[in-house]
Amino acid sequence: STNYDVIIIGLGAMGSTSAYQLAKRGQKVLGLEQFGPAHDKGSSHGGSRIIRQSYFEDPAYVPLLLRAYELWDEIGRESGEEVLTVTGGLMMGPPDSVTVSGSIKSAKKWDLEYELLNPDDIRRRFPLFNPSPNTMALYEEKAGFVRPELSVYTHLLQAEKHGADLRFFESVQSWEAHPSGEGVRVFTNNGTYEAGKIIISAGSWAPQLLEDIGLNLQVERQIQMFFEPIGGIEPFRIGKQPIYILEADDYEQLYGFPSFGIGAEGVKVAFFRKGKPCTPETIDRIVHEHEVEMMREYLAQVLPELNGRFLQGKTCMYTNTPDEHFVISAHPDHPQVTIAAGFSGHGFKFASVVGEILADLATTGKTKHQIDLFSPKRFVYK
Ligand code: PYC
Repeated sequence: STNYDVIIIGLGAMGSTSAYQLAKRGQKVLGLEQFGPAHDKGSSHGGSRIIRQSYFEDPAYVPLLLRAYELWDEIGRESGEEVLTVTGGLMMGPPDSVTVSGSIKSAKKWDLEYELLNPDDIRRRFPLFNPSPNTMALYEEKAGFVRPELSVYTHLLQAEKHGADLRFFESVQSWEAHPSGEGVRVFTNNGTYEAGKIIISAGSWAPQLLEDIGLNLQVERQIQMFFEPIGGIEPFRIGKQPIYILEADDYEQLYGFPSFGIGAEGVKVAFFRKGKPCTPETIDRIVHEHEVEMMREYLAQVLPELNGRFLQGKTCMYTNTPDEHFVISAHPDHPQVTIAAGFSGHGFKFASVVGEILADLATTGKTKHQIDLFSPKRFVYK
């Protein structure tokens, strides 16, 4: 067994960015991933993830988002890849909806730029939408999307360039922290490794690796759907169509993207949190006819031009905490173990800054970022 400074378990959204950050800081890094690089079995595939600043979930996320944007730019410059695409974004719903009122609250608190649009404004500016008379929107120019596979792949490539040792198709069976608070052993299907620290960033596989600390993580099946627009792709192109989240009167949220601009894979739309509980082993990977029909009912009302041929569906997973806020922290019992878990369906946009935070925590035990909201101590454990 070789000695590493930090072993990272799981090289997805958060593991790839921490590998990059740590390797760049000169740390001796081992990254372990049970599948291939930027795979499609977890939570970070399907071409796009929304990024936005007027964060309806909680204003506490905004400073992290501002830093995330800087770091997305940095990896973009360093790699030459367009990982982040700014398209503008509409947060729509009834005026008192969480999507609209929460977004306004964050924008005001952090003095972010935004516009409020009534249904006529929405129709005039973004003619594909058919908002109900009770709908309003916060429009944010800086919103857009991040490309998850490209991000994971690019961070891994750059991490390797900075000297990280990355191993794929090697699955971690267990880990063991030395009771002294220093040193960790990791057992895989291929051997045993030792390091001063570990980061556990295992996505939907985290419940198996963190079962002793009572995070109460629930994995949820999600579906991403791709439709062919009825009147052609042109009005759905970036520059014409923004990203959007639309909260209906029944509190369900629909979200979607402009055309990503490559291939003929259709335009993506999905429900935010409507999934069934599952595990990575039991998830139903088939997208069923009744699920497509349910989406069609919404599209017919709010975005009728997208209600064309169904081209493809992809399933992925959320890993939810009880309050849908993340867990980013030292392990409550082992200071040499850093955990990043429970991103609850809204984590990917933060991957760039989470990598920085995890690298801070693993190397120094602290970070300048405000992460109190993400402490596992808010849950009762053991
Ligand atoms: O975090 O913006 C988001 C999001 C939309 C749908 C799922 N997550």
